[in-house]
Amino acid sequence: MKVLVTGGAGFIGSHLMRYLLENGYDAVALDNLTVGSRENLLPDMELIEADVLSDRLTGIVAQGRYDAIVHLAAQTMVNTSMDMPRFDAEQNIAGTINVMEAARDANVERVILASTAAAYGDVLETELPIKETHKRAPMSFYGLSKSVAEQYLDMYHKSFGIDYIVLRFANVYGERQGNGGEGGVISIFCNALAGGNDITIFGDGEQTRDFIYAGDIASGIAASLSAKPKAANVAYNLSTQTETSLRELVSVLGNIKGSPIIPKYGPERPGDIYKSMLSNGRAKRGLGWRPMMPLEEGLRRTYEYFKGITD
Ligand code: UD2
Repeated sequence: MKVLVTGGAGFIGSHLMRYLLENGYDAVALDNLTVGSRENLLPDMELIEADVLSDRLTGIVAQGRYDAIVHLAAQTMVNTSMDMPRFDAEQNIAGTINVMEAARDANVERVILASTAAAYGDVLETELPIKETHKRAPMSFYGLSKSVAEQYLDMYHKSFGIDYIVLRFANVYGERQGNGGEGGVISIFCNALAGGNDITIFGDGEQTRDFIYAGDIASGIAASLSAKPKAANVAYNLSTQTETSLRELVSVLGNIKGSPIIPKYGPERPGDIYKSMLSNGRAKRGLGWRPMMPLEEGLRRTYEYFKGITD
């Protein structure tokens, strides 16, 4: 199967490219290299340097004769979306439409879209783990643009017959995640600890997240590529369905580092949700997928990666 991975040189894309090539797929990355980088990929991986908003996209997709597109290229930062809603919409909505137009023109059979837990917005703790049938009530332009992009895929399916699978990711972590604005708490903590710096917990540390290793996201995407048509045209959460508090996270990182970590504490981040966990039953049943990476092992790999780049 020949697959085009938009955002293929980004954090999740780099895990997906490795997984697809190791599992016999013919995978090509497409990336504008603003957030992603060539170094995220292995030397023999094919990379097309182009933007998903480019007029060249249709020609690139037609020429490549792809069976499927995995659309990861996006503006992924909640804060950026609040500062620049129009930029966010251009990247995430217009970018998705451009990908769908290219898919339509070239008769690509299936498109997989990376979506997010942010599409659900804030939910009551009693509603955890969040199921895919839960209403979508985004609290940020990022959650909104991804939610709208999901609806575009559905409309393209109904109008032109292109199969799709939407994957709503929980909190993804792993090697090659940015530790700046787009980074998650795990990459920020691992980078700081690897460099001998302090970490700060915002709030009481009892907040929870559903942390999933990027390699497990990659296997979930591959399962979506090969899923039967009857499993398509629907959204799946990709998550561990396990809640981990920040205090627990820091304790596991202490085991990995080999010495206890004493975090600093700062004020709760405005707009933060407190508890988060996504149900993964539908993905297990529909895609025959399950997350395999134990948190401690995933954290060890991530810590070692940051140790490698800070040494
Ligand atoms: C994640 C996604 C976001 C969106 C959202 C949906 C990432 C990076 N972000 O945001 O794109 O999908 O979920 O709900 O995956 N924290 C600290 N110290 C730090 C950094 C963070 O205590 O130095 C806390 C932070 O206040 C929060 C928790 O760690 O309580 C997780 O923060 P995050 O930015 O990793 O992820 P989240 O869930 O806010």
